[in-house]
Amino acid sequence: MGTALIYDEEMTKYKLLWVDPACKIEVPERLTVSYEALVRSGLSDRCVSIPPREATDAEILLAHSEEYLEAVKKTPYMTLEDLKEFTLQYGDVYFHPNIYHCAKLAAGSALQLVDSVMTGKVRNGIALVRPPGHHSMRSAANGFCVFNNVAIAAQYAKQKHGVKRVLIVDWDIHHGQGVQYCFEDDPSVLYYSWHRYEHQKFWPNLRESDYDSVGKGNGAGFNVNVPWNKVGMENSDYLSIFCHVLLPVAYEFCPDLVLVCAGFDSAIGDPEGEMCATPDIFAHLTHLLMNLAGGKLCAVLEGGYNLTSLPQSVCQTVQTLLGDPLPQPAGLRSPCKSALESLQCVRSAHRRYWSFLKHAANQPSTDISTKRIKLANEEEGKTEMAVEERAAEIKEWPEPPERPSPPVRCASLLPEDVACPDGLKLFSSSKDLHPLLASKLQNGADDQDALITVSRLYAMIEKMLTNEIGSGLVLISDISAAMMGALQDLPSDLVDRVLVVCVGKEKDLNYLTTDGKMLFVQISDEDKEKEKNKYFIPVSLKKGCSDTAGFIQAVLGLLLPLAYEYDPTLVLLVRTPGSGVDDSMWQQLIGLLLGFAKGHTLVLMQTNEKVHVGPTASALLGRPAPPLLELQTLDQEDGEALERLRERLQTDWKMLQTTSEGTEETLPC
Ligand code: Q6P
Ligand code: ZN
Repeated sequence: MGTALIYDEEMTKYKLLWVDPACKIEVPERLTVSYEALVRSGLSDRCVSIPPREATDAEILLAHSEEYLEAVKKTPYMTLEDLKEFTLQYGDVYFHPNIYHCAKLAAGSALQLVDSVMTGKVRNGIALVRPPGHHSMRSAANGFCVFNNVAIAAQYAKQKHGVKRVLIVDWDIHHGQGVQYCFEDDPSVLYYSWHRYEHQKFWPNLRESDYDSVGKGNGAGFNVNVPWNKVGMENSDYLSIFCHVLLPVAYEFCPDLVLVCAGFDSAIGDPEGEMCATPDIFAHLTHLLMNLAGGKLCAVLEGGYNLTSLPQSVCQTVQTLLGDPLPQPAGLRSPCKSALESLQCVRSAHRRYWSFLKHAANQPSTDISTKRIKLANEEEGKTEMAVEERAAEIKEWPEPPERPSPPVRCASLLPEDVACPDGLKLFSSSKDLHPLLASKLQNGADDQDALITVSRLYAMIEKMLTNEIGSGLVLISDISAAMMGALQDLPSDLVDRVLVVCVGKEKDLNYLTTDGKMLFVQISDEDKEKEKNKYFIPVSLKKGCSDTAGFIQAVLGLLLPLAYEYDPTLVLLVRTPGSGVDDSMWQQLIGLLLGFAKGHTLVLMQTNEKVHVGPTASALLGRPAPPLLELQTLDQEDGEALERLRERLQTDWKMLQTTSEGTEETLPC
């Protein structure tokens, strides 16, 4: 099950033929530099290459009117003067004698991608296309777009493949109003977009791009707009929106297919976006979507105008689709005040539609949508100008880090009567006691067996930290003893920061430290309110881990943001016996945790949980988790308790903030 790559040089064969400052950034090189970067890095060779095809009239009509299609059909025969005039009726777009052909290929590429993913030929894929699509409307070209590639693909997936629910994630920095209009009243397609907005001062300057456009009629709740009212947004702002808005809604929506309007003008250096998120952020955005819809994800290129950051971002996305370890999301700052304002507004606008957002706070007391009216405010105008200049100034940023795959993707330490699952490699270490444990032996440790287990765990961890091993699976007879042994003085020269995620009850945790070397998050039905400190976070659910709604809420809204901020060098995932977590939830959790510590997640399970070895191994190998069925609505009390916990922890953990009150303005990158 591979990754599809759709590209054809033909789509570079049209360009702007006259002077138009608004359109001069949309150049054929956007595509060539992206593709060449994939070739040079060896990524294209690892993909399944699939040719585009032309979309048929009937397919184009899935999202456009006959009059519009007929009009575009005439453009190949127009003179330059005719083309100029034809162009004038639309906004920020240009026509060329060959653009109709390319537009049919661009839409057809999206359809080829949907076919390849839906028939199981590949797991996921990306289509590098021009012209882009998300601005084009039923009867109008707009914003460099001729046909709405992704909207057509969504309709096609429903019609041809019987897909019931499509999630469209538009991470381009412009609002894909064309996609919004197409699906506004359609509850089977959830459209999510974040976009530079600046209180309607930024193109396309539409009132309906604001957070309060939530969809219409039956489609109410299925249109999610996140307006960015300032430029200079950073990685933490993007991740915060994913954790606190998009993912809760997406998991509750439970799509059968994910389409991404993959515009990379939301990356640093882009002249349109003027944002400060680095290209490696797209590795995380992609990864966070890869466990939805059983991994069925199709990315279709939209914008991206900086010819350095665009190819870097494309490579980060493709490398993630291929399953390589994620780059460490290092040095996240607190989300900025303006981002939190937007976050708070969107959550509040959507809480009536999604049980996962039900406990969201009210929108800020000064409604940000009314700010639009008082934009003349001089003071504000000034600060905004300064921020803009800083963001526009950025010409350089470090290259995204290498992401080498370890020789052993997943190693296992299993009792003799458990067969090693396919794809895992049995871990063998020397019989000698790990040097770090030798002193213990001299001190006459009582339990030799436990000591040996811990010794082998240390050996495995060492191999993870040198990247000889990716993830690990360990089955042991006494999980409490092993955990205590391994953690109670996990030598700090071995690991800087361990994130311990404990699923289920664990009796004795008095070996936990408060020095920050370890962050311990436990999800169970035990109430340990009193024992908490910054680094010990007990999450209590009435029905423990058997309640999928509560569990997923805790994972998305608490664990993920905490993990991003903590930035562990190792993740230890412990499954205590009788935790009650079901296999698909467990696999989702593993899949999400693999996004941290460069994929170094070590799973500990008790020997008598053999039946879960298969699903665990599959998730550790990076295979997509099956979608969560039977998502109950979130229990009222659990929801409130989680919200209280989040609120209490947000003073220590800035990624847990979901409101802007009490936050200070910060200067952008
Ligand atoms: C930008 C038009 C805005 C001028 C304001 C799929 C990709 C895109 C297109 C952006 C059009 N000019 N400075 O379209 O969203 O990046
Ligand atoms: Zn764009």
